[in-house]
Amino acid sequence: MKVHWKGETKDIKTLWREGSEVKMIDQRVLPHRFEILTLKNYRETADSIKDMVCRGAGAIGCAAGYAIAQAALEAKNMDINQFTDYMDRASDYVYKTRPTAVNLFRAVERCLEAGSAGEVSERVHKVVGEADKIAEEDLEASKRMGEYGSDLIAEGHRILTHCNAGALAFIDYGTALSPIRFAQKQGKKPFVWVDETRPRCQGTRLTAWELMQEGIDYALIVDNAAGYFMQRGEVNLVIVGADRVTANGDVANKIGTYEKAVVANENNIPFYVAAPRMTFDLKTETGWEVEIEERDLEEVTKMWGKIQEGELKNIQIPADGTVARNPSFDITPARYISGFITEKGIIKPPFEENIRKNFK
Ligand code: RUB
Repeated sequence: MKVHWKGETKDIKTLWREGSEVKMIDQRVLPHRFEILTLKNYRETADSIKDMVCRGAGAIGCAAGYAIAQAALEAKNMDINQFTDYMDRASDYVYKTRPTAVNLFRAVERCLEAGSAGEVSERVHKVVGEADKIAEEDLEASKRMGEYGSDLIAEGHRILTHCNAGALAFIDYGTALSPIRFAQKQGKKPFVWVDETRPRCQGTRLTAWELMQEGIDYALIVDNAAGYFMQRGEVNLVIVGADRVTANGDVANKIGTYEKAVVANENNIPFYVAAPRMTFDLKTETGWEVEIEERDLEEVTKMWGKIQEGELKNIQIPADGTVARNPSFDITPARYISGFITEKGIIKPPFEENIRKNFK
């Protein structure tokens, strides 16, 4: 992704591996600061997922894979029993970081499976290779989703998106924003309605910033305004990402996605979900079986931002002691979804049948 920072333009990925270290953009301080963190061991990388240094299904999947690769490198001089024990402890630690996005679990399973046979040195080599492969595949899948998804976008289309399913939620390009990036390159001049996405404001802080970097037209709106613009015919298409798609086509995504889907359907606006194979969980039948993360209540009662003097502050909005709830994701039933934009093309209903056909 393009990043303009302090007079320089960089082409940068969300996260990458350099030997035994993982480097990543610190998404907690965007858009007011641009900082790259270095994570020296598997615990630091796993903590970065938990603390939202990186977030978004694709990005946390890749970070989880790299954390397991770091664990393998840390254990490279152990005997086979110690190695297995170390890897078990590391995978438990990574599994407990965030519960909803399936990419995290699949990445850990793939790396463990890759390193399940042979001498320790061979296992280490295979685990690291698998983690790199997950990141490469994710990048390639994002490009493919961009190519296929851009066919849905006509010249001057106004697209609504929720949360951040852009380059920052992946390694690069993103899922929902990738078709928009491609449409922009094709000269279609897309326009994006960016939902702020309370409580953590991934739309405000990340999606608006990404679009600004790419020179794509957009307007930031409060979450409650999406229906207003849909009803007035000012939204041609909705594209969101996903944290998990179950076998029947239900989608777990950022809280508020369900409401956007219902209102889009009410107004006959196509509602698409962009997600790669890694986000499809065919072992889970319906969305109701997906664990929904509940996050810190302070995310609801406080708002983070830049105060006039330029300092970054977290300020409390409601009265002391106000009771809150903070589910981070919701389930959009498959019946509201027009199609899935994937690296294999667009998957249309009946989803139960067509998802399995495309992703065995
Ligand atoms: C991120 C979120 C994103 C999906 C899709 O939530 O809900 O819409 O992860 O992203 P959080 P992707 O910020 O809490 O992680 O592009 O990876 O499919």
